[in-house]
Amino acid sequence: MPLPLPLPPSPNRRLALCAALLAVVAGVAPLTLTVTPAAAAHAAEAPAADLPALERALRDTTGAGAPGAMARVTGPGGVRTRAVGVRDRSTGAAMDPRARFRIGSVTKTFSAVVVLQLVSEGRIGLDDPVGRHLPGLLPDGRITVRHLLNHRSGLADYTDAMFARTVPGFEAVRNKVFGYRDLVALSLREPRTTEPGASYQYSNTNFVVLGMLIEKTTGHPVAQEYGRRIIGPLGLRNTSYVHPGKKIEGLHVRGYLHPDEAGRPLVDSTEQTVSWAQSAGAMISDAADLNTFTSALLGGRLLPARTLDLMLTMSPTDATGTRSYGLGLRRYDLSCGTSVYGHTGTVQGFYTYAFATRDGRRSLAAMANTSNRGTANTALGGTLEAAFCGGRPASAGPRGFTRTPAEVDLPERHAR
Ligand code: HEL
Repeated sequence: MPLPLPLPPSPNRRLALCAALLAVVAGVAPLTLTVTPAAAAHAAEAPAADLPALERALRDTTGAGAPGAMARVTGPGGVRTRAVGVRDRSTGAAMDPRARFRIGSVTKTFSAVVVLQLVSEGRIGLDDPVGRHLPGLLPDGRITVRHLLNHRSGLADYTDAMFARTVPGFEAVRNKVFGYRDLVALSLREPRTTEPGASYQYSNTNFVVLGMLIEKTTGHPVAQEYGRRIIGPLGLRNTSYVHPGKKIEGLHVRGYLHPDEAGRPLVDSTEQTVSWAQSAGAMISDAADLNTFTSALLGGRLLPARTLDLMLTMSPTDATGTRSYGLGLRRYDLSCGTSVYGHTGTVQGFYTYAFATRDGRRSLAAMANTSNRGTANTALGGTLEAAFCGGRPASAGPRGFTRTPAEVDLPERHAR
C-alpha cells in the first residue's frame, strides 16, 4: 500500500494516514513511501506555532531584562500576535504588536533586495569589482559586490571601535550625521580582517558600501529605492527610512539600552539618527510589515527565482553548522528540521528577528525593546522554535543540533 507524502492538512486525511500507518505497524500492510518533489516540499512544511511556547519565550525575554517583547506569527492558520511588558517605561503603556520600532540589520535584507534587483536588471554584476562602480573608494581592487553581500570583503567593521564602550559610544554618535565616506574611512583605519572572498566576517561596512552602490547606480537616495522597489509594491505602511531624522513617528515602541555596568539605569535610546548604520541598519518597521516583507521575499515576489536562488546560496557562519549567511540573508536550521530565512537586528534599545520558511507561507517577526543584554536576545530567539517547530519535539536533527540557534553561547559581539 503506497503512502503518498506529503501529509495533507485536513484532519480526515490525517486520520486516514494514521490508520494506514497503524496497518503497517500491525503488519497488515507493507510500507512503501512515494515522495514526489511537490510532496517533499509539503512534507517540509513547518507545524503550527506553539502559542504557549511563544508567550513563554517573550516572558523569558522580559525576565532577562527587556521592558517589553512581542511576536507576530503568520501562516496558513492565520495571524497570531503576543505581547508582554511595556513599550514605554515612562507612561507604562503596554507593548503593542502594532507599534513601530527600529529593525537594525534587518535593513540589510532590504538593501540586498535592491542590489539584487539591480543585478537582475543587468545594471550591476555580482562579481563586478566594487571599483568599477565606485572608483578609488576601496584600496583592494579584488573586492566584489558579492563579497559585500556575503560579508567576505575583509573590510573591518568600524562599529567595533565605535561601540567598544556601549553608552558613551552611543551618546557620541546618536545625534551625528555621517557621510557614507566618513564611515568607510573609519573602516579603512583598521586592518582588514581577511583576504577578499577568504572567509565570512560580518561587517556593517559592507552594507554601507552597498548603500553607496545603490545611490551611484540609480542616481537616487536609498530611501527612494526602498520606497519604489519594496515598500510601495508590498504596501508596507509602517516601514520607512528617515535618516537622518531622529524620531519614530506614529505609534511606536521606546527602546532601552543596557549600560555595560551592572546596576546602572537603562538609557532611553529611542531618538537617534542611526547615521552610524544607514543602509546597514537604519530602517523602522512594524511586525506586520516584517511578516509581509519576509514572506514576499521568500515567496518570490521581490526577485526573479534565479536571483532569489543566488541570495539563498549560503555558507555556515559558526561551528554548529546550523546558522548560515547568503546574500544579505541568514538561514537558521531549527531543532525540528525546519530551516527559516531572514535577518536579525540589534540597534540601541531594540532586538529584532524577522524570518520566514522557504516557501514564505509562515513568518515570524519578534522584537524586544532592549539591547546590550545577550540573555534577552537569546530568550527572544526562542520565539523561532515556538513559531516554526510548534509542539514537535526537538530531535537531534540531521546535524545533531538540539538547541535553538540563539542558545548557542557565543559572546554577543561575535555571535554574528
Ligand atoms: S551586530 C549583529 C546584528 N547586526 C549588527 C548590527 C545589527 N548592529 C550593530 O552593529 C550595533 C552594534 C552595537 C549595539 C550595542 C547594543 O547592544 O545596542 N552594543 C554595544 O554597544 C556593545 N558594546 C550582528 C548582532 C545582527 O544580528 O545582524 O543589527
